[in-house]
Amino acid sequence: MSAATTPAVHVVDSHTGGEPTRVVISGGPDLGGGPVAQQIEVFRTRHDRFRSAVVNEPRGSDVLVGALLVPPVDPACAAGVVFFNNVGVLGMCGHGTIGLVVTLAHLGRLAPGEHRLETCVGVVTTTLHPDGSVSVANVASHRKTTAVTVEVPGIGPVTGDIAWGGNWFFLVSQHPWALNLGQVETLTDATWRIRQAVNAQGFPEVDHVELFGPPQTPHGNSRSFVLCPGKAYDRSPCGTGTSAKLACLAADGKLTEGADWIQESILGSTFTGRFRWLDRARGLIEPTITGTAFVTAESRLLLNDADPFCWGIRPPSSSPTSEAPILS
Ligand code: PYC
Repeated sequence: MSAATTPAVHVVDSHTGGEPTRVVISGGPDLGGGPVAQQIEVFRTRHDRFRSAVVNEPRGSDVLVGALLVPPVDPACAAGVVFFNNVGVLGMCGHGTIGLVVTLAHLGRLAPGEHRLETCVGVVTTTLHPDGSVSVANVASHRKTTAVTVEVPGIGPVTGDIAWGGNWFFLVSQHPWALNLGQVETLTDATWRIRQAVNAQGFPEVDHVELFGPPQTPHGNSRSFVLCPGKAYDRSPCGTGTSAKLACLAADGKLTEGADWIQESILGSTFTGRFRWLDRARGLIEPTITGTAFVTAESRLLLNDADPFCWGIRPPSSSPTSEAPILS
């Protein structure tokens, strides 16, 4: 077999509450600098096969989220980051940010304390605590619309809120399903149908769906099931999803500023969320999510063009026509 045709890609893998993150430390494409929002466009339009090579099978899986380190334009930031998954790029990623901070600490690049990171939807402020846990003060979050009812084929009417927490969510509290790991297939099918109905009935921006139910751990406030854009479910409580939930709780007056909200994932792993008001009249909050991550592997990905699955196994429609070589 011929040798890998591009330099190896150095990655560090971690999981945050069960949800994996793969940070690309070196060997990724040069996106040309500038604001991360601009760099992510270059990544999306010219380097989609790199995205797929890193997170899709046979090197990755549908659930894996990638994080490419890029130079920040904001000098106050320690790094810029482009998040991506099995189907495209992500605005922000809470579990991924926690994984990234733990990864950089593992590499000796970050010490405990505050570190700002530039994402494509804004700057987030992270705090690496002495015990290894990480808090993320996320981008401004808000509820856009409350009590939207959509007609879902095979299910019937479903009512939820639409909220922004760094990604767009449809949040459903009234539903017939038990939120247990054994129900994952049913939950995935239901939330996928709900997402399609929400998109078709006037909200094309929504790409995550959250179901909420009673907590199942002694200290939890709520359990959730979160469906991600590429149809994988989040093993963590979803940092951006918890931010969207906090925005709804704040808007409804169900959680006071500064109080803890313990959000359980479908696995039972937890994030602790709280918020401060940025603009009460407009319903704008700054959510902070705290969780832990563990490094699971450090490796070099080898990309060999002779390998028919070098760039990942991906649907035909996801192949942009003008992809740049990695060292462009
Ligand atoms: O933690 O924000 C998050 C997230 C988004 C998609 C998967 N995890």
